[in-house]
Amino acid sequence: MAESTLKQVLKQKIEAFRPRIQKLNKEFGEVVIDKVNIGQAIGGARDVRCLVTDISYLDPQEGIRFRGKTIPETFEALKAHVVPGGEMPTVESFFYFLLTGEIPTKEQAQEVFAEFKKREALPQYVIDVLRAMPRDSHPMAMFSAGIVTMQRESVFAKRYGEGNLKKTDMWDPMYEDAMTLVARLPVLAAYIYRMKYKGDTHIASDASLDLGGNFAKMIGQVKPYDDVARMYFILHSDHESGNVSAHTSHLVASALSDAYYSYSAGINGLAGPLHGLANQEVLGWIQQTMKKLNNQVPSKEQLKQFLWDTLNSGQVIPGYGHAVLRKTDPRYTAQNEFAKKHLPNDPLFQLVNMIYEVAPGVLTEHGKTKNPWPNVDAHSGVIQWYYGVREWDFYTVLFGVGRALGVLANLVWDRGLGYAIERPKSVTTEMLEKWAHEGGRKI
Ligand code: AMX
Repeated sequence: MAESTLKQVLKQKIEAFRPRIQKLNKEFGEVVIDKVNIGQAIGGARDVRCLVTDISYLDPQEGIRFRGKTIPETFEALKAHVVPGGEMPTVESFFYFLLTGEIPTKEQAQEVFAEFKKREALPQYVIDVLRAMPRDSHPMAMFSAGIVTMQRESVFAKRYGEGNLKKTDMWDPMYEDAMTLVARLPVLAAYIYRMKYKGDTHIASDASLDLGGNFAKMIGQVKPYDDVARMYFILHSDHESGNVSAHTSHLVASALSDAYYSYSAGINGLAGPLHGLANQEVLGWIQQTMKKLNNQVPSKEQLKQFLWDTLNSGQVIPGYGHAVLRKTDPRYTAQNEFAKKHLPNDPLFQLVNMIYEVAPGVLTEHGKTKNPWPNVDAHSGVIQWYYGVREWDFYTVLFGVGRALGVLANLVWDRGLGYAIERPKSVTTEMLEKWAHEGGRKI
């Protein structure tokens, strides 16, 4: 395959960046940047600084920045890539930006579009595997299976197997796999959607449409859903490296497993209710609430009672709280602004806004969570529902198509910068008790 401009730009950037990592590692490897306490060892390594990425950074107060830009700044910077008649930039231009940190020219974005088109066809053997699965399998199980089934095509695995792949060249076949996966995931997701929920009728990919527009078409949606798809994929793309889906993928790839093994593993993590599945749970919770009131929007008092009922039954309020964020998630805000414009009178949207008014107070009074504010998942299902994508259990697949952009961009850079195999150290409970008694581990 002829080298694309994106690949050449990446090569240059990776090679220019690599000495920075080498210098830090060699000359400053002993410099201490964090310490770990017993609560962090038991409590999921919260806030332990031991991952490195330059693709996004999550500030607890401000929320996510992609390549140094907030969400509004990112959309503004990519404004030249908004699809005519729409509001959102193409996923192609955004992916170029995530990978390189540069805003692509029209030609560069067009090249990414062309590369995706060349790679997007879903092999028949993947379709055969999906069709062999029981039709009531969760779509995330199908999505993960579809990804890992394609592993036989991994360029990385093939080149590694040839036995002469230099460490500094490993990013190149990882890039090849990443491009193929990003191109195919919307097609895979759409196939699962139509097979499971739309009577097994399928809509062919359209060679003229960008990734978001094509996905909308393949699932049977019309405008402005194409913009919803673009917005979703971009907003869900990256949330630095410590979240379960990104970290799982990074961990698996650190063993030099290829992108197919790594991202399929990440998808399995995304399928958990404390992570990506929360968007499906949110809608279930909202619908349940409305059902109890014969589909009437509840009063604030009634809503307060429902929130307490949920908490008192030992469940979490889905879509609220976050391991890092301590304010309203700007990904929630971006969706809220879109909804204000496009579905202001939708009763579910109004309920989402009412929950926003009531839930933080209830959660604060409940006194457990460190963050009573909504995360991305508190909003995403409602917009999908409004546009007729009403199969809740599919929502996490949409998250997975988007998350691939960030995860795979990171895997390319992980290989480019030669990050090591991950291997944190375990201790025993007895050791913790001893150190607790002694006031800390003697180093
Ligand atoms: N409702 C009720 N209780 C909550 C809560 C919520 N929304 N969020 C946190 N808590 C509870 C925790 O369960 C924990 O209780 P425990 O001490 O009995 O175990 C306590 O508050 C402290 O938790 P925390 O430090 O504030 O959060 P965390 O870092 O441990 O967990 C998260 C973060 C997201 C798993 C948690 O807030 C949660 O379960 N939220 C609801 C599910 C959700 O929306 N997940 C999606 C997150 C975004 C994403 O990944 N897609």
